[in-house]
Amino acid sequence: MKKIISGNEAIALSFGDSGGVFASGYPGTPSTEVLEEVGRLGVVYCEWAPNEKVGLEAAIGASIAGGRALATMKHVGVNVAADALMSFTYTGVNAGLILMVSDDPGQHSSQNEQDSRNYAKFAKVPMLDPADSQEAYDFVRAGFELSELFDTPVMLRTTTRTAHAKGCVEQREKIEPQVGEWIKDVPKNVMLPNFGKIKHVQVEARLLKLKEYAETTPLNRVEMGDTALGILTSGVSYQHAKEAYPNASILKLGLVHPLPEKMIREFAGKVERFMIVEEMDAIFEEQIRAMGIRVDIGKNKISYCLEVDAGIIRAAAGEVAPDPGMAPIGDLPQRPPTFCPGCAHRGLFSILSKLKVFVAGDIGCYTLGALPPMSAMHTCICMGASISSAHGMAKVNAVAGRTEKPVAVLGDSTFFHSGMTGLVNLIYNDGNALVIVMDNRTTGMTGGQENPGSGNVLQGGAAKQVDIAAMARVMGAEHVVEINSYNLQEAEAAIKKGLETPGPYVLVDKNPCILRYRVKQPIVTVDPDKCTGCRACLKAACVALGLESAGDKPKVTVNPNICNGCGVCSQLCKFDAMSEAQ
Ligand SMILES: Cc1ncc(C[n+]2csc(CCOP(=O)(O)OP(=O)(O)O)c2C)c(N)n1
Repeated sequence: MKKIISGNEAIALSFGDSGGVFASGYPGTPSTEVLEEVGRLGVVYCEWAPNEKVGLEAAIGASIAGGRALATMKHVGVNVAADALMSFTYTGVNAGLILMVSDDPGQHSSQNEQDSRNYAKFAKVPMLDPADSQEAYDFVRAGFELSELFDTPVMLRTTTRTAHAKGCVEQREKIEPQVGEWIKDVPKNVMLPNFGKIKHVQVEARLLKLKEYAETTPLNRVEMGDTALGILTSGVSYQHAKEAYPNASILKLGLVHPLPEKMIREFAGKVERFMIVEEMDAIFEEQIRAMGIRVDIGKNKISYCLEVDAGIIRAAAGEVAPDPGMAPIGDLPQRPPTFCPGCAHRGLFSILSKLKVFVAGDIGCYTLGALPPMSAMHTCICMGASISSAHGMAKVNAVAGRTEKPVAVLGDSTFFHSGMTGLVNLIYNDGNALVIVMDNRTTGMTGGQENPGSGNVLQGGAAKQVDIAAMARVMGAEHVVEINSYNLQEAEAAIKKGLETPGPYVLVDKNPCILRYRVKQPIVTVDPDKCTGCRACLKAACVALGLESAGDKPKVTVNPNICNGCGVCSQLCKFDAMSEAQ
């Protein structure tokens, strides 16, 4: 049967069709839909983990117990899971295991642009890089076979385009899940130094065998055409290369680690100009140059940053002048992204902005608090960094004699992901920070996934709800207060108390995500006779608010189709001009 589906959907479908037994992961664009789709298809057990390391470790356990397993994450998630990966590459698998990672060249929705192919090289594991949905489907099956044949975890890498673009997929014959034996094998699975040393030798031998395999596998193929230009490429870059030069000779890699040296040497020898088209790092190019193979066009012409397209490839090959990009359209007003109408984060950040405190931030919808007009988040490094970095700031402030107490802001999903260890550190090391956990009962930024505090599991059904305030108390926090940041006055008083009280102070705002839970409150209306046009309410940065010319001063309007009635704007109004309609 043929279907038109995205790369992410194809991976999920193939997991079910390829004898998959267990899947886990942590959301992150552009990978999130893989696990969501496994859940929707309902043929294989799957779950959200609190972070990527836990997800991979659970998948490792599933593999050891004899079930084909999948762990999914975005590129930065591999940093979190790397500790498990770097030793699991030594132990190898029992049943096949695929670590599916999605890269985000162009940083459409990520904090950096790292290239996961580095991890395949680092961990000495094979990596597959599909170019379309059909390959995404086929490479899952091939990945399990490779994993079991070579006793290794396999990385399957997509990028935003292969993850999200739709293409035609032909389903293969279904392989029923077969759970193998659960064997106690200490030398294989216990990485004590003596066993690890033996395993390292085996990993190097495995890599040599994989190199031989790379030379003959149909995952890599040569499409010989015009020999004036030969392009080595993989993944979505293959599609761009075909578009730019449909008649050129192409060496398309499906297995991007390890590289087929003989195949590449032979191909490069047959073409007049040898070009490498790869997004982000010079992973292929550095290795190929180290093989002593001449590279005519590569990173000397194609940037390490952003995505590649057909125009960039043509310009790199010298056929056309580089695209100057879009001409500036003129002085248009900036429209930065902002919180959804009704989002509880809005109230909190309008208070933090007013108090002008230093906010160590984290990653989630609340990161938008860094943008104008709030401008009330001052750092955002990686998930879980808020509390720990606020702690470091406070220690240095103490040395400098500065009295300002830093504030750490993070969400519920981020708290469970890696924020809670920061809180333990803050309490253990006699820290001094105000911690505000914005518990909206969902992993909002990635589309509203379940997490240990949301009360549900991925495949539906109720789950134990882990209570953040109770956890903070158990960890030893002496001041833990639940707040409601829709009430600006009350929340501000709680924040001020937290700032004045020395030591760790934890505030938990429990207001459900407006987008996910669709909480609708009476909308706000404006009395034009009372509105002075002072614009104080616009500090709420709500897209429901507008200005309408009326006389000499424009007055504020509220779009009733967008307003969610949170009341933050009306609390900012000093003239009692806004009220919630009943
Ligand atoms: C290591 C890592 N994994 C995943 C992501 C993707 N990601 C960004 S924000 C976020 C979730 C934030 O949820 P939460 O902390 O509950 O805040 P909310 O968006 O709901 O306000 C995720 C999963 C990431 N940036 N880094």
